[in-house]
Amino acid sequence: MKHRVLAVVGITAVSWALGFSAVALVQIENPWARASLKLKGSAAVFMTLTDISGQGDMLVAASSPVATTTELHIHKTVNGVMQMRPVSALSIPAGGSITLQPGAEHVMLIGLRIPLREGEAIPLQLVFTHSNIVETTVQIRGVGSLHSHTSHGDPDRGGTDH
Ligand SMILES: [Cu+2]
Repeated sequence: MKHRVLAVVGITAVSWALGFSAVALVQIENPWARASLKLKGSAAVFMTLTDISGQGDMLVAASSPVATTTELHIHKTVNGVMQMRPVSALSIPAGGSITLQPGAEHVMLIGLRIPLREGEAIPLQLVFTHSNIVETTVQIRGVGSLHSHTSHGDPDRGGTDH
């Protein structure tokens, strides 16, 4: 009995030392942010989170070395004006997914320490209730990026590339 407890503690310690959970229960797809050349500015990070454990999960915190503060935000329309609000968690339904996207939920990087340049990538750590800590890499896209894949008729990108 005692041996078993020690073994479990050992595995947990290794997981924490590596900085991520041994078993990912949430799939993170397509994390991206818009380029931001301003220092001390902020940037929103978008991605799709899918619960593969079948029990649901909650994103409860995030952090990145490129920002002094990282918050979880939602957008709400108040008297016809879109406003961002910090929330304590973003929940992922059991077996389902949520898409963090412009105008909806997102991870907010506040107080950027470096400019976010198109084509580069930044590390992001996500903390989930069940999956614990998951490391991911956020791709930086052009300033004009609005959606993860629609770009019809965008004059800056030469029109109809897809
Ligand atoms: Cu925000």
